[in-house]
Amino acid sequence: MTLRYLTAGETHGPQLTAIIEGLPSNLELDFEALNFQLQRRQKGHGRGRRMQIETDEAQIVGGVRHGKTTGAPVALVVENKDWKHWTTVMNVEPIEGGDEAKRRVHRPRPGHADLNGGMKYNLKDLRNVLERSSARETAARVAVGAIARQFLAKFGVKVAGHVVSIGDVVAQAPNLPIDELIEQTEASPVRVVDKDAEQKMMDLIDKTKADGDSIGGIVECIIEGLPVGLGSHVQWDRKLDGRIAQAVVSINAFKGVEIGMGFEAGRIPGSQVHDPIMHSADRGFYRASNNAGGFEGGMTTGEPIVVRGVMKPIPTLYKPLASVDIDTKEPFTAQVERSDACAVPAASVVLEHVVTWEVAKAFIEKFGGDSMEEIEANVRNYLSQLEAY
Ligand code: EPS
Repeated sequence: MTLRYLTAGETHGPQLTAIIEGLPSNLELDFEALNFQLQRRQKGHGRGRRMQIETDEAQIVGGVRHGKTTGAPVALVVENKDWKHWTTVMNVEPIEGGDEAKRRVHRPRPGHADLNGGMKYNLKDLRNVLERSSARETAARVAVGAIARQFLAKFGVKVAGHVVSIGDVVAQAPNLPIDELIEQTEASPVRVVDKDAEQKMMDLIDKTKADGDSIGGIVECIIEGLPVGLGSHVQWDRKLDGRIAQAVVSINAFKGVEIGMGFEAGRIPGSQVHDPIMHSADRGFYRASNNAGGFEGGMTTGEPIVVRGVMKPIPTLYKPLASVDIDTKEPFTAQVERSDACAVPAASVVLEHVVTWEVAKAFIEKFGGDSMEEIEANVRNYLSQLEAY
């Protein structure tokens, strides 16, 4: 059984839509917890005006009955409240009027998908590209990941996310038990534990906004409670760390990924990189450190998964960069679109859900089964095999 999903929908269309296929039956869903994750994505210091319009909520329209999955595809929608302002511009039927009525975009923004997408799809209205490439789509990905998170939670798996840095302000590594990390980052407008860095980050975001600019950062996701052996060393596309890396760089504006010690592992000798193997009666096999970020040979080691991603500054700038009009081929300075000065705290929530999805997918591949009961039995069997090893 393969778990998969697709999303559809434009940032100013009526809704975002997602279809998830491959979830087992009898997974009890907590709808409040699902919407809580969507609300987390909307928050953070530096978010723009769009988030004041939206109150994201997932409405499940297929595959769930009386609170439990049935094994059928789960379909969900997240309404765009902003749609009411765009009913003509985004109408699926032909509309009267010219460029103004259509709000045609012919001035591509550097750093966005506008120009490449327009050229590739032969679209002279770049709105057709920007509507879909907007990070609004990450609301659908969080909704999907929130279901994966609930699935994994049934097996004791916990997920946390936090901001490592914004611009040149780096927060001190939190080094907290996962429950405390979750609690403390939740209380921070920039999702950090380090209060000194929190203030500096907020000041930097305010200054960036006042300058008409945008700023990026680095975010980290930690997943605890997974057994040894999700993913595999035997084939390139079974390596779970590789699949996570692909998923992370697919998040809007993400340009790089690190697992565990990441790029630092290329700067210091092996004796300081690799995690010594230990054994004790109560823990079984474990590692003395976790520089590998929970992966060796493309498989989970049983230590927490630690994944970082870097988000570039949002390319929609109030202080526009040079570009070229696709009609006149003349230079201009890009038109201003509403944007966020910094969406890094929100990106940490997106990262959590994107990584969680990949882990849930690997979990279902390993433990198979069409119902929760069947998967639970397979997990129990595997855990006793590990214990006897
Ligand atoms: C976003 C919705 C968007 C932006 C942002 C993320 O709203 P709108 O398209 O109406 O401006 O606020 O996306 C970008 C800035 C971008 O460049 O993609 C959201 O829901 O997160």
